[in-house]
Amino acid sequence: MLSRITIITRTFVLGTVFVFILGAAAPLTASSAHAQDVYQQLPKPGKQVPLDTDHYFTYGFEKPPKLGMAIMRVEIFTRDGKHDTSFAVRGDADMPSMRGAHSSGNKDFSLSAKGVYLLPVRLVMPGDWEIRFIFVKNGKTVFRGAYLFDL
Ligand SMILES: [Cu+2]
Repeated sequence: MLSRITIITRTFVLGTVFVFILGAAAPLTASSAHAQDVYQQLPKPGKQVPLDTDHYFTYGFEKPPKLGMAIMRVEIFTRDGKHDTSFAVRGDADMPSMRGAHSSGNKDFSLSAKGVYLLPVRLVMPGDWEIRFIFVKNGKTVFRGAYLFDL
């Protein structure tokens, strides 16, 4: 049979371990989630957005979006204004007010013959929407951006 003092000691040790785990885990998960989820708020569609030191991009829907399918376009340019197609672009569409409910997940933009990155996006209900963009070069993420709009 355990003596009273042993039980008290065990409870104390367990409690200390628990508090320690909580204290160590909370900042760790918070910071790693943060590093993955920083999406820069994008300026209006059609504006030039700096991508890295040598490139900028523009983005926007092909036509004003309505319920249903819409095509998001991204064009990447070198500083002298030539199309650059050496990046991979991914996009995710979701509603921030009901996060995850309609998320398409990250999908690859396809590259048109004209060097334009295209992604079909399914807009299933009116309200607030967000398109998240990820730009990858040589396997490394170089830029994350988010476009918020109302439908
Ligand atoms: Cu919704």
